[in-house]
Amino acid sequence: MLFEFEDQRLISIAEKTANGERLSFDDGVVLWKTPDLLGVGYLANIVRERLHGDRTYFIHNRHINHTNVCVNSCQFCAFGVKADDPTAYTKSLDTIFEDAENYQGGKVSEFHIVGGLHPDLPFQYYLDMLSGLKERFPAVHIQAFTAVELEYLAELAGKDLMETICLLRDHGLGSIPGGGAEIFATRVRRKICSEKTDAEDWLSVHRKVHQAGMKSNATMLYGHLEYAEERVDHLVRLRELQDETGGFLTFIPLAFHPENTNLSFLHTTPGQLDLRALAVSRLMLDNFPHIKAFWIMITPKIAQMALSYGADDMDGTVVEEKITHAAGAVTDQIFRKDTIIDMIRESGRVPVERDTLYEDFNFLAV
Ligand code: V47
Repeated sequence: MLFEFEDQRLISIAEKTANGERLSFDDGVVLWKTPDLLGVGYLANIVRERLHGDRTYFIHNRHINHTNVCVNSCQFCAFGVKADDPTAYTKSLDTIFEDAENYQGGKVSEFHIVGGLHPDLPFQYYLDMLSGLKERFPAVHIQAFTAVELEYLAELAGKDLMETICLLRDHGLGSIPGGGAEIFATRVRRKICSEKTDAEDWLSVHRKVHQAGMKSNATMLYGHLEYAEERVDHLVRLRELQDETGGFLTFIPLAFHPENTNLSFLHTTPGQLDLRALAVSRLMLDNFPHIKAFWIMITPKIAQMALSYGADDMDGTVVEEKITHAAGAVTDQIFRKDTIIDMIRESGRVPVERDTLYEDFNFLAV
């Protein structure tokens, strides 16, 4: 029996999806606003299964948040503090190397490193962090420093951005995570992160990263002050850059967590919005290979559902996650590999362990 859409506007979107045609800005707005969430999920699942079948990727990784000291004061952030705050911390390089070792003896395939914009750490700290990790764990891929951090590091180093990116790459940086994008719309950025890298600069850092031969991810923070049209604008701008460079691997919608932030009057995102965010992203970002359900932010149960709403990736073991936990996340910070494998199998999908660049796979039978 054919799927029956509750919202007839989804029929023309379904035809485009079936023919592999690109969806328009207006289609995107319909997808965010229609009450027919099941219809949106159904379409996203068709694309997900066309690209990946039942395969669901995860990675054996370890996140490290080296400092929470930050010169910016973003309204949505509960993690960043000033240097004189009693909760301020900055890990020494030795502590970072110990942290890297203390989960599975460092036998992971990726270190994922992001932190605040520290006012006093020298550029050499970042270079030594990369080369020190590479020396100790040569097989581990380092995915580190958001576009916002990269722009700040270039300023700190007094070098041009491309030179900074190449220097970091030559010290062991393998790829760039997707953070710092928030929402591109200037109206919202002025309210929630006025001091931060603007949208054009965020995109231009990623363009340069791709030109330097590295891959990167992209994110969108949703569930705060943004309108549906602004979410579509964000996705379309990412899609345009991907057309140009092909350097993005994965898109991760990030569910806003309001606790302990200056936006604490807002509610946490409903599960329906989390599922819709993944489904709309899958449909609009036709040139992104992967859509990730970050279980830390949306909970393991929603992440399992998400595997039928467009997502094909679950991130990984994680181990340390301070950014959303500072903002009230109730999830664990670590899932052993077996737990992730079980979660994927319980959802009726096939777990596939991957490396950062999706070049090396271990298919785990159901
Ligand atoms: O840049 C900050 C966001 C990001 C909050 O690339 C918040 O694979 C929700 O980017 N509520 C860091 N989100 C995390 C991130 C990420 C996570 C997992 C995988 C990847 C990847 C990237 O978290 C920040 C910011 O956009 N953030 N505060 C908050 N209260």
